[in-house]
Amino acid sequence: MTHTPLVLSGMQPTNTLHLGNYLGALKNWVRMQAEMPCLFCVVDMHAITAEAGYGKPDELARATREVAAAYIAGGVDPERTPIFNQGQVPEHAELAWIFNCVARLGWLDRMTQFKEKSGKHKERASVGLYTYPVLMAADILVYKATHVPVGEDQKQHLELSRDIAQKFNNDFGVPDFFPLPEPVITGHATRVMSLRDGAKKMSKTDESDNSRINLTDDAEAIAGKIKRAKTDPLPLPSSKDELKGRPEAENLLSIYAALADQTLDATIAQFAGQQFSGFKTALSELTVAKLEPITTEMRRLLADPAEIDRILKSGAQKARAIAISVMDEVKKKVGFIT
Ligand code: AQP
Repeated sequence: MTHTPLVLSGMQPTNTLHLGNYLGALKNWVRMQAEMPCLFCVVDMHAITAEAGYGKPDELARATREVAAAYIAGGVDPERTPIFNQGQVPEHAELAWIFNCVARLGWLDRMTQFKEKSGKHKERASVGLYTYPVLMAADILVYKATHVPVGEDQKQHLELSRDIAQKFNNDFGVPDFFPLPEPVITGHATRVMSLRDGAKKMSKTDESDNSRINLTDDAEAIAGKIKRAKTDPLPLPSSKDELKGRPEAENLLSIYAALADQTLDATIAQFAGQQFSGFKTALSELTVAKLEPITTEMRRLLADPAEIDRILKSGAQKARAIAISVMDEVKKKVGFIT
């Protein structure tokens, strides 16, 4: 059986979104919106697995509205594509419980993000952080979504979603009931790295604000961060081969390529042999030119939080209509009397 194509993706409302979230995810969502039906959620239930989102209700609500504003300002059209927060669609949690019984401990033990986020003191991490990828599988499959645009860091979680879908289909004798969702990892910057360390991904929770460009940074902050970005003493390379062992140069060139919508090869050719100082000026100008309209629109939207709440509620109603009907089927397959 072929499943009707449907895109589902989401971002966590923790701290502030950054250039990695934009280039690795949001920019691709906007493109996909023209190709397939989509649903985009603000994953507030995932956010309470992080310190930044737990025990801070006002901050969580603020960040939820900010992420919704970023989606709209980045080009998602809420009239066409439902935008909603996970907390308004209880079927995510309902399916996650069933999937907790499908997923195996050994599968979750292999998740590298849990290892990175729980650090040395695994026993002090919340159970929610551990089962985060199970909730993510439910987020996708409660809509029977077929395509999930994500950055490379989420690839392993997507594989787990496929394993859960497959095992449910096998164990309950319902071949093809759930689709095996496909990760869509596209663009020239599927893994944007920290500006301070080319070996670490740009992240909302990095202690150093200089490691990332936030979607709320103004032109001065962007220019300052790019100026201070770590580089190496060599001039810019003239081929991809020469980028080997130069992660910071590769990262900055990839960011330029993604923002300019051109290939990495074309970007390398454009700056070959130049010093970093001139390239950094060009990168700052391009980043500001691309992000400023988004930042300005986000500010305008955030000035009217009631309107954002209305968009989230309306999106949740549309999403719920699908989720309720999938859950009705799931409950019957599992044997729950409804
Ligand atoms: N550095 C990145 N490069 C490319 N894509 C990225 N994404 C995140 N960081 C990068 C993609 O953005 C989407 C939303 O991510 P999330 O909000 O669910 O959070 P995350 O993946 O845990 O990444 P963050 O923003 O860095 O947060 P923390 O600090 O909590 O780890 C996803 O599609 C992700 O792939």
